[in-house]
Amino acid sequence: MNGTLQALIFDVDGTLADTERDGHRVAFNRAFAAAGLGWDWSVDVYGELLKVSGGKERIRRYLHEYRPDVQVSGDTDAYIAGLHQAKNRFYGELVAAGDVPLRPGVKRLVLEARVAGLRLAIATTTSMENVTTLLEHCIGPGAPRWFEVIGAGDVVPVKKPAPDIYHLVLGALRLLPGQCLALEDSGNGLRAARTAGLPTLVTVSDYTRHDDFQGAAVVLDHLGEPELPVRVLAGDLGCAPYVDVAALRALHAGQGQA
Ligand code: XBP
Ligand code: MG
Repeated sequence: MNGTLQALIFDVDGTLADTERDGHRVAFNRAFAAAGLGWDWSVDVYGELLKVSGGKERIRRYLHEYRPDVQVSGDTDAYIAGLHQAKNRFYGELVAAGDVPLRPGVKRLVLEARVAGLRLAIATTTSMENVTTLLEHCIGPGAPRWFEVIGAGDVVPVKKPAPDIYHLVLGALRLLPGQCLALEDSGNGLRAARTAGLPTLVTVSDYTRHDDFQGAAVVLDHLGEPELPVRVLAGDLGCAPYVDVAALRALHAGQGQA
């Protein structure tokens, strides 16, 4: 490790909020219906498609693996981009309607971290617009500004599990990986953070609980609240009943001895 904990770098989808099953998936299906396509991504099919990071990449995989019969007329990239744009409009509506809840402990921890002087950042596969919509509606209108760096979407050529988005965020923060802690929910996210050298806390979601979390500092069911203690699935959180700044500092310091 390179000194004390300075910054928390949050993933978004699955980590800050349960965005996938009732958010992105539903929005994809609305976009497909609006385009007159007979496609409907079930909860199970979406779980399979989630192995691919990125919404555009996910549509491409679906066409390739599930609908090889479909011939897109014209430019496939433009066709996918159009569907994805429509998906994000529907996603924004779902977030604004309150259908995409924050995960337990997220708002509390973000507020505590600010008070404690920890720097905050985001490293995500989804777009900047989706991130700001989520933060504004679920935390508060000023929340996007609390995050000093938001690395989002297509700003890097390769998405998670590649480490590129974490490299970009670390560069913008001017911090070394050992001065930060990443918070992720998926095997792809963990691999991205670990490849960038970051100690990583994982909170699993329904879609990711069977992913490979080898290398995580700790794996939890969620961040917890005083009245909702966490369950430790792998690693050690000491005797903290939920994740607060003191628990994160202790976890980070422990990584130095690992
Ligand atoms: C999650 C993803 C994203 C979202 C949808 O990545 O894979 O693709 O499902 O995002 P992360 P877009 O957890 O790293 O944020 O459709 O906007 O790409
Ligand atoms: Mg995620």
